[in-house]
Amino acid sequence: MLQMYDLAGEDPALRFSPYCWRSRFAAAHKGLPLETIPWRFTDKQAIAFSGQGRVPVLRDGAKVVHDSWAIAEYLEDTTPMPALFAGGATARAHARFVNTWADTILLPAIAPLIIRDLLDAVAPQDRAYFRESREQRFGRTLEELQADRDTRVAGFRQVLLPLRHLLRVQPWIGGAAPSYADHIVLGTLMWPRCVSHFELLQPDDPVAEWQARGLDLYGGLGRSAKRV
Ligand SMILES: N[C@@H](CCC(=O)N[C@@H](CS)C(=O)NCC(=O)O)C(=O)O
Repeated sequence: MLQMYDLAGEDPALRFSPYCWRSRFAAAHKGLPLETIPWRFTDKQAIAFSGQGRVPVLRDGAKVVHDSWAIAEYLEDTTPMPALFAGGATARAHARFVNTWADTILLPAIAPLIIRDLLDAVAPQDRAYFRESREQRFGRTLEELQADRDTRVAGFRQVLLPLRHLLRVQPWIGGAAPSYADHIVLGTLMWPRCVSHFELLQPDDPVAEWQARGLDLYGGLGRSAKRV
């Protein structure tokens, strides 16, 4: 069976990595059973066999794949149906754009709205590392980063405008059916959902309606996920 190292909180059932969620949705899309192994930020030793220090790390027998994009490509190439990139190379290239958009625009827009909540969700042994590394990355304390989020959330919603317009004319980013592009964005949104109760979306937002459909996919994989 496929195994995946998956970021967890103190409670091993709390899984909140936006990248690991992309891979979990991708495996579920293909109907592939996936054993997820809870992993903590400071447990670098446990994934040293992958030659780097981030999750997700997928293990398929002797084969080791890290990086959520590489995992999606690996799953597509080894189990072609049902396709994550239906349509082939062009669909894969378009999904790759969604991946870079999620990493460079969406994730950084979400982080300052939930990052202090996230600190409470990470395992106690990870908290000092998490605070130090993220405060260094952003150049401010986690408390400063998350301050005034009630007024800043409008700016975040503006970031979703292209997605909102798209979802007014089609049910999925993939068109008539969900594709890996949907998993990328749904997976990214699992991160705030699992660690925070801050309302990122207004209920009548087409993005919220699409997310609700996405949470119900694969037997409610996203909806049943543990939250803080
Ligand atoms: N490009 C990678 C990014 C993976 C990544 O950054 N994972 C985070 C967890 S959400 C991590 O393992 N961080 C380790 C650390 O910050 O030390 C992917 O798409 O998988």
